[in-house]
Amino acid sequence: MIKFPQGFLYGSATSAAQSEGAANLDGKSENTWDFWYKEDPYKFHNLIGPEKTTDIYHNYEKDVELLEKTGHSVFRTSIGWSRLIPAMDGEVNPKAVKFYRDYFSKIKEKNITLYINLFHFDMPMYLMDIGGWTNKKTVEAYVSYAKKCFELFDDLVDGWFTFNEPIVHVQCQYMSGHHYPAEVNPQKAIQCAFYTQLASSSAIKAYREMDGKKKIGIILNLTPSYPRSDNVGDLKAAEISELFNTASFLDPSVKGYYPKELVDIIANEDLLPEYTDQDLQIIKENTIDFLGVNYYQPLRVMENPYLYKDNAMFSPGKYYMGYDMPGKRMNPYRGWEIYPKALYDIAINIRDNYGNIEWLVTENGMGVEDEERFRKDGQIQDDYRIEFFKEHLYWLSKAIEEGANCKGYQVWTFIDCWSWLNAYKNRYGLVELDLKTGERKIKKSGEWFYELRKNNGFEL
Ligand code: BGP
Repeated sequence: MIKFPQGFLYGSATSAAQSEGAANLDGKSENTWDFWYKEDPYKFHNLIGPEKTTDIYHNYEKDVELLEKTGHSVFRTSIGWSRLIPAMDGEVNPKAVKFYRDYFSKIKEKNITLYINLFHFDMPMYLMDIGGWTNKKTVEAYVSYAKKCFELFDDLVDGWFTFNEPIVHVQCQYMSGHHYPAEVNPQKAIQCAFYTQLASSSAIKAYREMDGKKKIGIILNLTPSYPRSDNVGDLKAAEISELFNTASFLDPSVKGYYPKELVDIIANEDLLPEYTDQDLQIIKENTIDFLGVNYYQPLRVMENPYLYKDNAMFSPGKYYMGYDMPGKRMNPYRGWEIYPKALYDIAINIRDNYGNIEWLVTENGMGVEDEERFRKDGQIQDDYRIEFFKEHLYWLSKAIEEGANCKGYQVWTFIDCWSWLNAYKNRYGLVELDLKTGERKIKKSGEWFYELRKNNGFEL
């Protein structure tokens, strides 16, 4: 039997844009996803856009019952910025306030710990039009928005997160083309990363100035970089990959400053962002209380053996390359490696190098295509998902036994939800969503999760 400490939290996470639906209703304005879908629907799997998604907006009363039935003691979602504040004038949308207050109150009535995240990849279009995170005005707008959220909802919230996986919107907007505006522009990527960090630290500052009493933190996707071999080039590649992919947000968020090695690389590339001493002071003085960790897959890296042309565009790929390790275990639907031990390595890294700060797993899960083929007696028998959870929980429990300060485990996700570009291709939920009827049905993993929480552990 694998057991967890008393009070350990069990639950799931979702985000506003992926679960609420009602994208064009009740005063909400467009975010980048609504806009992009309108402009280029072919980017989206089966041409399904964000306007409807799981439709929690119209179903939250019943959905909260399902949180209980699947054993949740903690839940995380986000606030849709363009729903709460639909225009540049900063006016609050009263219908959004009513929705969020009702939804959150229902969750609290069930005695479920509620964590609210302020930004999950869904930039209001009116701010994207002025350059999004590459423009400092967006940082100011974000701080006003964050303050409004603290004023309006703090009494219902048990903990705040400023951002979800900020490195993802940096890479996807300005390096890889997966998020709007899908530009390839390293200078903008670095400015976007810096202003995102400044926004996070500034929101924390604002919360403390308002005398906020709840915990406030950031959610990072920590993807340990494993070197191909022990050769010096591969080890160096893994070190630099860690700087870009982990330390870039973890260090300023937890320690209050950027690693010197990372700053040196960026300076050498002549790509330092615009910043002021006051910005750095804000980052220094406003570190997080607790950390959310999303974990799906590790990174495997090797040295880049090729020479870069003198005038080649900057890419972290200059310093390390992805390594396609033979025999790695894959989730073929998402194309991500499955490596549960990384969760243990993450926990030990936080314990030993980040002051053993309080943290919890805020996302971990397995997206599977065509789950219909696993239906038996009317229910999706997703044993693969249960195995996936068990293996990750095993390594997590081992780390906790060795002193890791992890307080909970949230899976991705509650009810099957819409995914950025992949739409409903891969299903992640504890609860099945029938796309045609909107009906919800608890999967086998949802029942297993209920038992997990009840027993505060599971039989290996
Ligand atoms: C995380 C995001 C989530 C979610 C999840 C699954 O990176 O925080 O929003 O989408 O990944 O990924 P995907 O939906 O791309 O399969």
